[in-house]
Amino acid sequence: MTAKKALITGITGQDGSYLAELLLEKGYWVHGIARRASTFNTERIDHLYEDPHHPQARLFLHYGDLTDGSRLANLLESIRPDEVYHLAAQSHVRVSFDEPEFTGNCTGLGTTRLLEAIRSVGLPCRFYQASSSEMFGSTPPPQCEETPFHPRSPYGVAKVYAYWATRNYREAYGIYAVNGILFNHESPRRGPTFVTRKVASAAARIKAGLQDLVYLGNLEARRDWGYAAEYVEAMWRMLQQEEADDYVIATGTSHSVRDFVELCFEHVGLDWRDHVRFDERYVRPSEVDHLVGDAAKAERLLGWKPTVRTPELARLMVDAELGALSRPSVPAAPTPGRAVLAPVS
Ligand code: NAP
Ligand code: F7E
Repeated sequence: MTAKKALITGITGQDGSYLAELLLEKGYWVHGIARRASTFNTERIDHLYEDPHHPQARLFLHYGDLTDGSRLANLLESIRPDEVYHLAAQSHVRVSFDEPEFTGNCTGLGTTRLLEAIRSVGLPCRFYQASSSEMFGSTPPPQCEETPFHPRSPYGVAKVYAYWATRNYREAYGIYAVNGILFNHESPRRGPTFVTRKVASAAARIKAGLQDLVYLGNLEARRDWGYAAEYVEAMWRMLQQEEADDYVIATGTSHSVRDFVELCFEHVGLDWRDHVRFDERYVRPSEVDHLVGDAAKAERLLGWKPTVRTPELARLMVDAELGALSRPSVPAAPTPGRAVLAPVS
């Protein structure tokens, strides 16, 4: 049997890197779209990369941007993937208040551009949309597939648009298109400005004597935080079903930001009250107060169940930060292992 081909948008992000690992383990050929940047942005996937000239190479990177529809169509035409995992987005909620128009263009319209490219090329591929619990916004928990949306940020609004675009292409054109409605999922590869990574990093650095204080916003918000490495398995399972459908992925538990802070500082033997200060700039114009997912449908139909809960997640993230601090730093210059983007043909 020929190996399947997957295309991942957002392959350089947290989820993209775990998903690429998973698909390579499963024997897929993996193609990823990455943005051109003046510095390397492939740090999370460098360990997976092999020179594309190597006969064993199964991971290929291509330049592309969600705001460039013709490029997306050309890439789909030449790669002809069996499965498309659409993970790329401007994914930071606080930033979306500063850049609402860009967020709408990238996170919302970007999904339509990709779906329209699939339709116009006539590819019989399966499509995964990275939908988000932010779409539920202020609707009280627990939230499941039937819960009404009430987004509270330009990011949430853009994700609701993309969610409906995905359903519409499924209903209108019969495309196998699914929404994975994922609640917060974190890891040592989380972007450094999301609260879990920011706090885990601060706890480790304060313990090591490298800083004394960390500035945070709203400590009362509650989130359902799971482990990203487990969540990408659910994405893959969604594309292996007979029928396309939408699924919530979550742990079913919730903790406040304050709880997460306490867990991280406790793990390094410090009292968080001595080191955490308030800074208004991290407060959002409208907040999502309480998210707790009900992933019963995913357990029943996909056989997916999380094993890592928030307290263990906090400890593993702090341990990863401590480990990184104790290792000599890697030189910034390109190394042979660093991904060098290669043309597809
Ligand atoms: P992430 O770490 O922020 O990664 C986002 C990816 O999108 C990066 O590879 C980024 O490239 C790429 N990207 C951003 N703008 C782009 C553009 N204009 N064109 C092409 N690529 C672009 O996000 P993540 O945590 O892995 O999340 C993956 C997806 O799931 C996102 O769509 C996010 O909104 C959604 N989601 C995340 C969570 C969560 O808790 N993590 C929960 C629900 C849904 P650079 O590396 O160059 O920045
Ligand atoms: O904020 C509060 C903040 O930025 C969590 C994205 O992956 O998950 C993520 O969105 C909470 C919020 O994640 C700081 O107000 C306090 O209540 O880590 P976050 P998020 O907004 O939940 C969803 C599911 C996605 O889809 C998104 O793509 O923490 N908070 N103080 C803070 N947040 C940040 N970032 N920084 C602070 O200093």
